[in-house]
Amino acid sequence: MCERTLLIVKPDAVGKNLIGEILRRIEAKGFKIVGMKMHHLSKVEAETFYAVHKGRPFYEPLIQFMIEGPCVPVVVEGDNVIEGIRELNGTTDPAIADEGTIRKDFAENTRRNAVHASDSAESAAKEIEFFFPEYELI
Ligand code: FUP
Repeated sequence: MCERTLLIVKPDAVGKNLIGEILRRIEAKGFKIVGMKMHHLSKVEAETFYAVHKGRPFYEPLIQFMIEGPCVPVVVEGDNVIEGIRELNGTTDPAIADEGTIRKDFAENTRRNAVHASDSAESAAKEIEFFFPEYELI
C-alpha cells in the first residue's frame, strides 16, 4: 500500500554531515522523498512533538538534544514506507540494532540516535502535518 511517513535526520546526524548518506539510503530502497526542509526546533516545538513522552525520565534530556542544532524533517512515500523506514533506521538502542541499519552505523546511544521515523499511519499523518503545510509537499 502506498503511504507516507515522516523521517527526521536528528541534530547529532546533521552535525556529523550525515544528511546525504541517510537520504541516499532512503532513495536506494526505492522510496521517494516528497518533502524536505532544514529546521531548528524551538523548545516548545520539541515539547509538542514529543508530548507523548512527557513525564518519562528521558524526556527532558531528549528535548535538550532535539534543540541543540538543526534537524532535517523529510516526508517519504512508498509501498509500506512506515515499516520500511523503521527497518532502515533500526531499533531505538543502537547497541542492539541490526547490522546495516542507520542507527547501528551512526547512532551514539538511545538518545543521540541519528533518526526518527513515524511508528503508525496515525502518527505519520500528525507528524507530517506538524512540519509541513500541504503546499510544501509534492
Ligand atoms: P523510536 O520510535 O525508535 O524513535 O523510539 P521511541 O518512540 O520509544 O522513543 C522516542 C525517542 O525518545 C527516541 F528516539 C529517543 C528517546 N528515548 C530516550 O532518549 N531514551 C529512552 O530510553 C527511550 C527513548
